[in-house]
Amino acid sequence: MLENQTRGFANLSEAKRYTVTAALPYTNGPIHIGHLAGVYVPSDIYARYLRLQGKDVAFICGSDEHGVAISMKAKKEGITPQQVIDKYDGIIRQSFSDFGISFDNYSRTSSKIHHETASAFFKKLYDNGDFIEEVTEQLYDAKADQFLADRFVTGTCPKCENPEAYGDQCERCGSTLNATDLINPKSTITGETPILKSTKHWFLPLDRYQDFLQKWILVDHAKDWKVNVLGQVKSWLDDGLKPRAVTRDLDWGIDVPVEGAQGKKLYVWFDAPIGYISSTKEWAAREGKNWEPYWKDADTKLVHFIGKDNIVFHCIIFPAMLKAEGSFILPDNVPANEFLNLEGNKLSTSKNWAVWLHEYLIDFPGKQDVLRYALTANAPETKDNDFTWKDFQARNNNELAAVFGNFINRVVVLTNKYYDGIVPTPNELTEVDEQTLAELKAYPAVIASSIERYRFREAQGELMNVARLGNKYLADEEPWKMVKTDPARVQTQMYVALQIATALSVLAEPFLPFTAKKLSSILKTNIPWSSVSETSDLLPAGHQIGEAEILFAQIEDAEIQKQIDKLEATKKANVMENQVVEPQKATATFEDFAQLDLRVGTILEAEKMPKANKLLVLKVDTGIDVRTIVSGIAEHFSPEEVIGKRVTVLVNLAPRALRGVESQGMILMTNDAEGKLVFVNPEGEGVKNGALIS
Ligand code: B3M
Ligand code: ZN
Repeated sequence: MLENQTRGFANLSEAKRYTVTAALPYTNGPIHIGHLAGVYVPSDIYARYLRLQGKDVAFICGSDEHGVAISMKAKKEGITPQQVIDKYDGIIRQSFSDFGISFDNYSRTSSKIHHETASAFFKKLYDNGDFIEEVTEQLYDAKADQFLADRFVTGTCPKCENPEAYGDQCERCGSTLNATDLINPKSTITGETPILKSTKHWFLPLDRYQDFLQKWILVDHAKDWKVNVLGQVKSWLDDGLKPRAVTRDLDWGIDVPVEGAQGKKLYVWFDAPIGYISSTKEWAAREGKNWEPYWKDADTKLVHFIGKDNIVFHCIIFPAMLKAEGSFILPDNVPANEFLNLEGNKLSTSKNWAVWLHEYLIDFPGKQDVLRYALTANAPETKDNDFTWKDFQARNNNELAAVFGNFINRVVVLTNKYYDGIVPTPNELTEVDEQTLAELKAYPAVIASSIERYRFREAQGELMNVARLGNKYLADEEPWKMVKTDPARVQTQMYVALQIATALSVLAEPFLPFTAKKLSSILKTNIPWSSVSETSDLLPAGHQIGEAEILFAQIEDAEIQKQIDKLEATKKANVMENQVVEPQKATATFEDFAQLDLRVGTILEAEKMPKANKLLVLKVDTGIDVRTIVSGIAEHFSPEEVIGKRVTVLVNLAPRALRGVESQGMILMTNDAEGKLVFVNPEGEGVKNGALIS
């Protein structure tokens, strides 16, 4: 048995192969830009970069198809969990592929190979005596005959009295809860009050790995892991690790493969990371390779790309599992990102507050690279960040089109115009030429260094600097002005510019793979990454290039407005949905109602009540008279706004003095979806003041 590898790789050349994993998305919804920015775009840049270095890479992912989230979704949609996972696995798989995420394998945790692999893993730990068995009392729905996972229980939060807290969390006050803490718990399946019933579970005693994890992460990796990751790990370790249940009473998931565990399943966070291993196995079998070196050899570099909510599972729980198992390597790095927000609000699948990848691909056909670019430029690498449609548009129009696209277009158009598309023979190089070519040669190392430190945003910035170098060169040299007077010089200028364009065709590949491909086909070239730093003759004289093609078209305001409108509509729909409708009041007789004298009126004058924030003093024409009404609407309306408004007035309300002003009636109001007051406004022509409402 191999001792788990615990040291880091100082640089790329030390590792013999790479296992790069991207968090397995839950198949309870499609992929949105938050997932992309946090996990899939950076991991794809990394994997593509490694392949360009000629490295042996397994880029691994798959659908995470177990867990309560799936069962909940199935209940909500009235379909089976299997139907849920088939639907979303299909959407996710297709959208990743259309978006150019270059997984070597995309598997599913519902696959046979995964069930076998996860079972065997559990069994081995069980046989080793690595688990603790414990009987605890859990909430049980007798009517549904099942134990209730946290999310299947709601009740009153013991901390803030929110009546709709979940079994694991109160969304109002943010407290983490145990389902058994809830006051008046209710099963969300049947609405019944659950009972306590004892049940046996298996716990991974994380406390046994505390010292090991402490040293491995906080000492050995103190320098090469991201600060946000180290911070979270430290706070978990400082709290002291406790045993954690790795089995659940559920009906959806992988059976616990030991005796006395009938009806129990593996906890989804036990099986899901093992999904990386099963997906690697599936890939290796298909490719005729051996999977084991990718997970067991010390000269393999294992890197997990995840979002920040997955840090504890990848840095503490999964490593403890791997350590217990004993034959696997541990991750060399876990470059977790923070969260991306959308137009200032947290992304949310349930609230539909998202830009969905499969919809983006329909709305912006052929513009995969624009989204990749915008997400990398705003990547939440060190802190939460915000995606806005305006920024997306600006990134395209002012950067991709104005810098990258413009440079390429000029080079290709001029080469075709001056030389029928044949790379000209350079004459003597000036100092500027030499310098420009020397600078170009340095870029592969600069970009590589950023990528290897997981700074993708910085790396992409450097790529754009290559395009800027080209743009500046052309702007300074102005070959179009010199072509008549000094054609020999222009040959050299165009040759230099073509070398920069060629370098871009390979350096852009990790970031903008569709563009890189298009550019390579325009230039009719396909050079390796390494040649950019090795030679300045990337596209030799005499080589024939193709016609110009637009790499990045302008994105117009109207297209952006459409997306913004879509989000506005979502916002409205959410507010409507969340509106609580008050229960009906006690019955009123017709006589009760007939006593109320409601009239149509018009507000004639309005002014603020001195020293009162909420009150406006109104003069209202009720058709009967003009009278004073004091109304608590000053926080919602300015006096000017209400003058002339038609309103409904309760005219026979007993008069009442408010701040010394007698109010002789009441104006009827309601609330709109956002809680703003709205006048109950008698519309219709010919309705006169004083008309009776009955
Ligand atoms: N499915 C959680 C998530 O999407 C989870 C990741 C599993 S990685 C092994 O946040
Ligand atoms: Zn609460």
